[in-house]
Amino acid sequence: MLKKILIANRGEIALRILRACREMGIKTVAVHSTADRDLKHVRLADESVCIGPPRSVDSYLNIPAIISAAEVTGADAIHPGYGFLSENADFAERVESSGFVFIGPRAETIRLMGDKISAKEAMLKANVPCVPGSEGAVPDDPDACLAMAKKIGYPIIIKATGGGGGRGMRVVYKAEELLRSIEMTRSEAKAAFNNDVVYMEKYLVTPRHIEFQVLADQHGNALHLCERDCSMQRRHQKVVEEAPAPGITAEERARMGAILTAACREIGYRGAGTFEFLYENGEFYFIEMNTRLQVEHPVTELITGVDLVKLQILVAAGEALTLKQSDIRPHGHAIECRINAEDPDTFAPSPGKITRYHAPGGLGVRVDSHIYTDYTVPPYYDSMIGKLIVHAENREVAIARMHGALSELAIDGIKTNIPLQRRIMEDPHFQAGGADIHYLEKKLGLK
Ligand code: MV4
Repeated sequence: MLKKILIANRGEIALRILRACREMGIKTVAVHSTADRDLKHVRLADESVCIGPPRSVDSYLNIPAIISAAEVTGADAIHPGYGFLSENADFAERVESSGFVFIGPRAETIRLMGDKISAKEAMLKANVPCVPGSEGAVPDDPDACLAMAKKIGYPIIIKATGGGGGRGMRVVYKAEELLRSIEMTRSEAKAAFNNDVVYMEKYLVTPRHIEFQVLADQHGNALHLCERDCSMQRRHQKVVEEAPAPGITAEERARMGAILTAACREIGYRGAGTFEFLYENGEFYFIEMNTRLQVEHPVTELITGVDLVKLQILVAAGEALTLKQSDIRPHGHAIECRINAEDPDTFAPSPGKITRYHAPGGLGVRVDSHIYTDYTVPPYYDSMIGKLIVHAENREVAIARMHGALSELAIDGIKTNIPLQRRIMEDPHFQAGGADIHYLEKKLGLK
């Protein structure tokens, strides 16, 4: 078993990983920037190493500094959390070639899924339903592009193969705009990802975002842990996530789960992963795979009773999953509200000192946050300062429980999005379930 894990992240997820390690009797190494000396997990870790100045590129993205920290502390594995280096194939490779266990998939898998065209090719081969499109890069010949778009049917979307998560894409409504849009997406992609390869898909106008959690070991066992609905988003930032997805039947779940676990075995997937789909008119369309633990993993943990971080660590250590698919059944309903240090009206970041903090509690209430009274939220990183997660017997009770917990949650000294989250819980369309990916932006009057 692993004896010491270096946590290559910060904030709430670093604390989440530390808690799993402590429970498993594994020692922890925290690495932090000079701006993060006061992080809660740094205080709780067995050892800590300062890896550089505040800017992420100098610290949390500094591969040599992180590998050195693992070497000097004698860690045997590195957990990347989410964001930062979590989906960096070169990092995963350097971690393993330096003799450490990377708690995540093989570098090769990260690379396969990081390129959106090769990810889709792998999924099509594994019989995962995908959005109809170019099946590879768009053709070089302009007439062939026009013919392809006409065949797919407008609107279409041009996406950069090096993009993902909403970066590097453009919707095209008519043939007259097609060639110019391809060239613009191509040049933006070249500048942003140093990769000008773009592909084409049918643009789905009002889909929901539904994603499936999977977990695979190194012995050919793969499980799915049901789905989450993450449609409540603004500018590609998820705001509320829930599990299970409203209206998805046990039959649909089992059908997709079987396809996805088979796909995991086919590509030799290892660790936790998420298959992202657009869901429209009762059909799932694969768009991307995330090869990391996700922010919203707690809603899956609450409905399945599975500790995802603990199992990530066990499978990384080479252990076989003992859980069977028949052991996994969704119980009740879970909702997560992301709590951000930001102005609830303008969404401008609001870093600064938290002068008072009171966490909610009670049956079915979970708070994943690193904040405390007198903690100063630094301006250098993501504005998410925690997550409030509830679990209840059904969705209606979960919404009421979340509303109550949000009312109890008190954070003074900085602005937060708590008022916005309360408004969402009060929204009749959210309460009905099944809102599409554009709903929140429309409600906020941005579209
Ligand atoms: C799409 C789409 C509609 N049709 N692809 C945005 C993030 C990236 N993961 C893929 N995205 C989209 N791809 C087709 N063919 C709409 C989006 C999209 C979106 C997807 C998921 C969650 C929020 C979104 C917000 C805007 C657009």
